[in-house]
Amino acid sequence: NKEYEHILVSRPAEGVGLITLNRPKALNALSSPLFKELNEAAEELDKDESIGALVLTGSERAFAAGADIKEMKDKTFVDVYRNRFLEDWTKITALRKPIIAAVSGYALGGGCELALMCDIILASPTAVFGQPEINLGVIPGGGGTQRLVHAIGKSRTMELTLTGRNFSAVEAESWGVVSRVVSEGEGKVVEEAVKMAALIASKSQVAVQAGKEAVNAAYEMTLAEGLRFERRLFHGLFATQDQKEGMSAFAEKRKSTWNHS
Ligand code: CO8
Repeated sequence: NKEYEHILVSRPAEGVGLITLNRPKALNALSSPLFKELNEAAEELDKDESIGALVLTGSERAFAAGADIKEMKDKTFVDVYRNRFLEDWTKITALRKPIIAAVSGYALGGGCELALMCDIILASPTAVFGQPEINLGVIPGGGGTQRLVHAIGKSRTMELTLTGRNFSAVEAESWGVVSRVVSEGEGKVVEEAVKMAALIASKSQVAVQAGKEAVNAAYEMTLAEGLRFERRLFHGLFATQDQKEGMSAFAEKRKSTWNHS
């Protein structure tokens, strides 16, 4: 694997690519150089046919404590507008393959938004989420106001955005922001995310990609359009060898072997 300055990339299990944010001194504050590396690594893993799913994590103390405030502090409107600041900070939402966020410690501001850009979030009991931008005289800029509304509704999103208060792993789980809280212990949440990613990677990758596309369509389309889109993807999968294999294996009471085509 390539050496990066702000992230680590590894392959902890068959079919799994793990990206670890690695700016411990700044609690993984998100900067443009960090995103440049994150985008490059994610794109490379997305293209790699031996990889079926990705995991994104930080440290025990912080998934990411937000965008780098020191980097943003002196920027002017013209700087951020002309340079389209944040535009390439959301590229991971365009990945074909599923990406799971494994969150321990602070996931604040852009850190919370980065987790929300992932397809699944697993949290350690130590996870602390929040959109504290209001305390800096701004608002979330990486999709927080929009993605949180989908996840937890208007009233809670409004409270979090306007008060800047943090919310716990327990709240995140009960509101459905995270799919579950994993039991405590160093590295446990990453281990669990890697296991989940390996399980996803063991399925037909064509079907996984279609499943991800169909679920994401629910964010963009009306119900009628989304249902039609899902049905067409379902129909389309009957053109794959994996559909023939999966259904034949069931009928023949044997385990299926996917060839991802
Ligand atoms: N930016 C830059 N540096 C940071 C950040 C940050 N967001 N967070 C922490 N650091 C640095 C601190 O400055 C400190 O550095 P130094 O040792 O050089 O002083 C080091 O990390 C350790 O932090 P603390 O000493 O503050 O650690 P504490 O345990 O006392 O506190 C907190 C931890 C509560 C997390 C605290 O650091 C904090 O409040 N951080 C800022 C949280 C915040 O406001 N985040 C929102 C930032 S704005 C934003 O994210 C806009 C989103 C834009 C879209 C992004 C799309 C992906």
